[in-house]
Amino acid sequence: MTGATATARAHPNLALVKYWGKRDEQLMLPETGSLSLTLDTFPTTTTVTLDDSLEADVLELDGAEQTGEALRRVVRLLDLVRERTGDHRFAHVRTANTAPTGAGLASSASGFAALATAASATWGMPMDTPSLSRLARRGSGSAARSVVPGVALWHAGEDDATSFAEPVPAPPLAMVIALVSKASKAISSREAMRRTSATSPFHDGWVSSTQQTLEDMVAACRAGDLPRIGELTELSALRMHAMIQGAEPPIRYLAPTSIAVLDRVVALRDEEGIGAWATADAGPNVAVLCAPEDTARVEAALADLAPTTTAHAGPGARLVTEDDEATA
Ligand code: 2P0
Repeated sequence: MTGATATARAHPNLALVKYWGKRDEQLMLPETGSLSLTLDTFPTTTTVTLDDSLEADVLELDGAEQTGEALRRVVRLLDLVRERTGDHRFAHVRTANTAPTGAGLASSASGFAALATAASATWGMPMDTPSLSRLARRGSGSAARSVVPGVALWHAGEDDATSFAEPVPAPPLAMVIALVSKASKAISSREAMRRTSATSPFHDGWVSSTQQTLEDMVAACRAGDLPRIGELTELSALRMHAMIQGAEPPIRYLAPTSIAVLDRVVALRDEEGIGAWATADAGPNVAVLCAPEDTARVEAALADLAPTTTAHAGPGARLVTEDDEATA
């Protein structure tokens, strides 16, 4: 017999002030706060259905049943919901991603934001946005931010209650993403964060400087100061990559084409006066932050280097009803 069911949808986010490093792996508390833009592209849609006949949770990703670490991470999050509700039934989780396969945009952030939102509704545990952000964080740190629409500030916090994301007012923003490589990561973010914290001599400088970067970024967002938001975005990304490259053995995510895109963005600013600033995550793709009215010029400037896809500020995680689906 099947029981309650709920479907939720969430979008990936791109950090303008990066999260890199945990101070508590159990509670998923980050070493620093971070700030991101939730995108309007590549949503993840997840349906959670309680099923009395199951003796363990079942996870289907794009129609294929999952085992191993992917399943364990989902089970750990559902265990939190079971503990809180006292309802220990297992669930069937079906999740669908829309990001192009292997493009490096399929995100654990959208996945765990959608899962937290669907699971809390399925178990009849309605939650406000900060509570959903805390629950999503336990699945993947950056998922705490995908619960929130637009620009999200994730407070590092000191414990479970104080580590969550909330919206910050910001000017209209766009991201032109250069799809530099489809190769999957040589090392996961989670493992790379551990190695970086343990061995990079630049780690302490990252933690102490990011506090200031974040304060400056929040002020720039509130002031609607796009050039300052852009400068801080590029600063945070390059400092993060410098710290990661200083790990032992070193980890380098940026490829030659990534560097070419970074150079092109500098040229766009210096030679053509276009407000464009680059950022990159744990992979070779480079995202270029700009005003929405400048996206066509940025796309044209990158066209000979890599295929691009463009995103704007998107919605937070939300439940999807059958009516929504019918009109989608
Ligand atoms: C971020 N990244 O702020 C940073 C920048 C990648 C580079 O958050 O271990 O998947 O699940 O908390 O959130 C990617 O790491 O890692 C990430 P876990 P997550 O977006």
